[in-house]
Amino acid sequence: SELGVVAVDFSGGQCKPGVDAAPNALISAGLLEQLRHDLGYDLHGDSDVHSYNDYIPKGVPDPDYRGMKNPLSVSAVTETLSSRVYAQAKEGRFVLTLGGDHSIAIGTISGMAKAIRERLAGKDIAVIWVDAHADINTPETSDSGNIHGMPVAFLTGLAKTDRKDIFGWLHTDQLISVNKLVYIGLRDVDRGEKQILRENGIRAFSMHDIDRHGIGRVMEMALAHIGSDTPIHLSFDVDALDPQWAPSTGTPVRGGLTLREGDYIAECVHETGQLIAMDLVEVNPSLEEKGASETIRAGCSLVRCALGDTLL
Ligand code: DIR
Ligand code: MN
Ligand code: MN
Ligand code: MN
Repeated sequence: SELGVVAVDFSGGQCKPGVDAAPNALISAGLLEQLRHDLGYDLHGDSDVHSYNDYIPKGVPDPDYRGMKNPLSVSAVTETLSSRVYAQAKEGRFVLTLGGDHSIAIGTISGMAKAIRERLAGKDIAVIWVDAHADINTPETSDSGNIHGMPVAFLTGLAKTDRKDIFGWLHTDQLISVNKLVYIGLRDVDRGEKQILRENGIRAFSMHDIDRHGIGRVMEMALAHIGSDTPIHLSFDVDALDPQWAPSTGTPVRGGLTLREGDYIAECVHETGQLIAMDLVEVNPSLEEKGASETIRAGCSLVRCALGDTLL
């Protein structure tokens, strides 16, 4: 079947350089070749990395705005990304996006939401957000100002903007519903974020829930919440995995998923037949040098599982 690959070498949603090198590292490790050769996908889109940094406005300052760092750059890159993802999805392709930091989900999810609404008579998509973090800070609740901690707030409309050039390009047909959002793997959620999750009744499975029920039961509950007739976008932050399996990431948090639990999540979502897109983000090959190849290998494994690789 048809796969649109989008490789986003962007790191401006957080402060550590190097996460922009992940798409090339994943591709050099053979990921796309595995998808083509072992899983039989017909690949479209970026076979090597198309530089998203070209879309950063040149020669204009990009001062903090409402505490957000690099707001013009992140907005411009995600706006372009949104239309590229939309174009792939409109062709009926599964869209695989290799990041980059997690701010890029503002582009990928908005593009998918719009394309699916157009293709399927107004249908909403669901999002499964696998992460140690909830990434649902508004500019006002964020302590860091890093936009990779805010994408879900913009995508759900919980964070509002009055600046066209700072996410004001996001229209309602590109947004998602808080009722169709499910988190898995959370263990480092800011105080303001906990309040947002609670007030909006957002379904979230923390590591505590995984310890209690096991990943098998958690996936049953997560997929039951979404329902069997809703297309699913899987946004996978590699820091959901325990640093033992994915040390090379900007904000590692101990006590995470095993690689098998991560792969299992991806396998289960694939098995539904509802998966329409996946993001793999926050692999940073320049951190923890000796852990980089392991982290890249883990990332490749997650993507293969989501795209239908099986153990037997
Ligand atoms: C923190 C960390 N909640 C923030 N977020 C991270 O900066 O808003 N997300 N690391 O992946
Ligand atoms: Mn084709
Ligand atoms: Mn994240
Ligand atoms: Mn994270």
